[in-house]
Amino acid sequence: NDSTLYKAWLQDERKPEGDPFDTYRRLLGRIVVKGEQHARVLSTAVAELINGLQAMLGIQPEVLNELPQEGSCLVLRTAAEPVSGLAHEVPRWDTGRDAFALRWVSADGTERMELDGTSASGVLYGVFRLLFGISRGWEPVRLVTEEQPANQLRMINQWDDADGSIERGYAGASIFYREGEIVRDLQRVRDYARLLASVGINAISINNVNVHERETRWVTEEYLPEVARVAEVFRDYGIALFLSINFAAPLSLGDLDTSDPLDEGVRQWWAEAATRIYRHIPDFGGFVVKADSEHRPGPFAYGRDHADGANMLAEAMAPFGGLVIWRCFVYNCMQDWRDRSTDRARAAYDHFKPLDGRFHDNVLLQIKNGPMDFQVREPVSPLFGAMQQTNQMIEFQITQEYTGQQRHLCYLVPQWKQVLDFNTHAADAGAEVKHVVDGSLFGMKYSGVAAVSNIGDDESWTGHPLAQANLYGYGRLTWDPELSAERIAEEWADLTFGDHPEVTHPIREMLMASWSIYENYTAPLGVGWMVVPHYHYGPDVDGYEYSRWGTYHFADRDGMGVDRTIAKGTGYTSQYFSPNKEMYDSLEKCPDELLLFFHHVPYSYRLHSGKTVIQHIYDTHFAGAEAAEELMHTWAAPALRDRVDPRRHAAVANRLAEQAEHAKHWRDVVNTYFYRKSGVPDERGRTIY
Ligand code: GCW
Repeated sequence: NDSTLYKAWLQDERKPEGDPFDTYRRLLGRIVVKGEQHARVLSTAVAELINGLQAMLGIQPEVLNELPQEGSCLVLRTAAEPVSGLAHEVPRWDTGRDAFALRWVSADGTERMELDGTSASGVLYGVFRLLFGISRGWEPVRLVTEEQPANQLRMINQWDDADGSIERGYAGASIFYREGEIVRDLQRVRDYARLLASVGINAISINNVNVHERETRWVTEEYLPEVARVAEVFRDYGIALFLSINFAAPLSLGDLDTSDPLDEGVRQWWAEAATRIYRHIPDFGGFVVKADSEHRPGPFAYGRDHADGANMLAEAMAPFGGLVIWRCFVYNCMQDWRDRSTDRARAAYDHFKPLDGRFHDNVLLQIKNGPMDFQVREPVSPLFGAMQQTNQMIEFQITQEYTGQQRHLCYLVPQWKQVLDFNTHAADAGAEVKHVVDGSLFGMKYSGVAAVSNIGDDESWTGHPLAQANLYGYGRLTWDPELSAERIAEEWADLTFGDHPEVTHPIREMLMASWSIYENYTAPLGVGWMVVPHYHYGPDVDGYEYSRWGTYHFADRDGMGVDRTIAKGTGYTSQYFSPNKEMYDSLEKCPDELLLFFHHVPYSYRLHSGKTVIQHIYDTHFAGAEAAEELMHTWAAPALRDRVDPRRHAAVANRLAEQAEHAKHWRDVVNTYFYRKSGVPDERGRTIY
């Protein structure tokens, strides 16, 4: 597919005559390739380079094995030591492995570019960086860089089901499955692998963490050859394949009458499964496990705990260097709303903190960024920093389940960045979440970042074309958490729409404003939810108020919010280190944007902003809906419109129109609800129904 929507940030547009492009035409006519000749990733890197140069510069570079006697060239080189494709022979997640350096050498009248990778993957990342630079029209000297990813494991989780649907997917059907089978033609999967590798992703789990009957079979002899076909595609791009598994598989598949992790037969079953998997996929990454969570089976059924469950799988994987990624999204999803002693926010910490130190060293805990569930605003999960002897990774959600489902614009990089920059105070220095997950704070063997993908078979991949920025931004931020959200937005806009300030500046501004706009017209001050149950799109203030999911706002005629303080509330605040604990526990010190997450206050309570809570709700909802309409106008401005191809322009315009309309609905439902509850009129006398 050749459309601009499909090509996303890999547009490969033909560049004009003149500099700097002519310099590149001169410089890159010959490519010398050294090292790791057999590595498929290196072949991929060379192929990507040649295709990119051909498309953008119209040259057909010559590939050489040795440095030419004279003249310009580009040298691609991997580190001396050979890296075998076999998982267990090398420490796979060693950060240094994926590093690269780009140099520009000008000596004796010859100009040369050199790209060194510590591995073939490093070279591949360097190639994409080089192509990005050319695409943006940078001078060669601006490309000079030395980089290594901050995080070892840079992972994507697909929530795709075998029937071709995607749980919480908003961009069409699965590109992996159709009618219970893995698709025959994997071209689209290959194009996806390419997009992911271009921003440094090195791991993917290809099925939903909710593993149903069909996908339980992916680990059987019958289906492994199929899974191996997918692994092969990702292998070419340096991406390790993982599977989500069903903890009860031995039982569900009818092989045993138990899945008790301490049962000898069960252990044997998983050991055999691992052997089988590695026979088909020698560099298989490992398992992702959702256990004892939202009705998924797990060790609890046998009176065992999460460490028993994870370690049993870890033992099976250990001989092959495989990992077990065990999710911490564990809470009571059958709560009685009348029960005020249970607090879902506490659950992950209460379940896992006591197990710190008990997990094997090839287990990682995967922890959602917040204690609830990917809301537009949540505090950071207190598990970060609290588990000091356990490998961990953070889980973000790129798919916009609670943030407008890719019908609304919501650029999430600023939110993720805020989370990564949060100081847990688990140590005197270097205790930000980013240093927990990059492994440096507690010296973890394995660590990193995972996120739920936002793609499907829609032509634009992401439904909303501007939602591509979230996938791009996730990769970039995971590679380097020090990048600013603005810079990532700008890079993405440049690569995607071409480097016209009339286009890229407004897009950058739209992206940067979008999270706060969405927050403004939806649930206020960190309280969350207020969405239509199950679908999670659109307002329903009481939708979850009397339900079993543990997600309440407790609004009455006097006030609202959840008291999570130590003295009077659920005590959730005690899970943080000082001074975060005191900050959140204190009504005065609690930041406005999280006030209702931590405290129950009267509507007349005055925020640090000087506004009362009720007036804040009215003001933000009016402002948010207005700003959503503004987005539409920014996009319609002729200077921008005339520089974007009509199909892409229309696709975005349609989404923005829906958002503007729907934002008004949100505004009016929320404002009316709180006006009717509180009886307090808007100071400015605007229309509330
Ligand atoms: O946010 C909730 C979603 C579920 C999801 C679950 C999870 C895959 O509503 O659809 O299930 O989280 O993260 O396991």
